[in-house]
Amino acid sequence: MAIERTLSIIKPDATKRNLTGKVNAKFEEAGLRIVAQKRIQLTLAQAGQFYAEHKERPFFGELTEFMVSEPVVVQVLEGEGAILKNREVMGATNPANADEGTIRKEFALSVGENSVHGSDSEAAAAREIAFFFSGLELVG
Ligand code: DAT
Ligand code: MG
Repeated sequence: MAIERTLSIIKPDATKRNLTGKVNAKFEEAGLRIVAQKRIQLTLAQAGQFYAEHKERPFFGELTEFMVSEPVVVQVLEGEGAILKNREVMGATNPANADEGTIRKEFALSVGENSVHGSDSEAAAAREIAFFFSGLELVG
């Protein structure tokens, strides 16, 4: 499998509870390298643009309001099959369905406040990395 890069976000419920280090430990233990990382405060417009694919969903307002409720940590993870590997480390969207040992099983509070975002395809990873980072900020 090829070396890939994927976009990860440590969400407000996790930054608020001081879980950034514990979440990052999960990535590093899985062999994912953090090749870029920054803590930012999203605006509502940025959150809406980032999650544009969900804008017709009933939870869109709740999702975007949540994403601006506290700072987030945006990061690029790199490794063999990083896109799928990160989705495995994250666990299912709803923590009630997440496997033991996953980030969402251990840390998520609910389906909405579920601690992490991860790109779900190569196309999404490319778009989402470019949304937050310039090439100069990716240090492999
Ligand atoms: P994922 O984050 O696992 O890729 P998704 O892309 O389907 O999941 O949804 C994006 C986010 O939207 C998800 O992390 C949390 C929120 N969300 C999804 N389904 C929801 C629901 N039924 N109620 C509230 N929030 C939801
Ligand atoms: Mg998604």
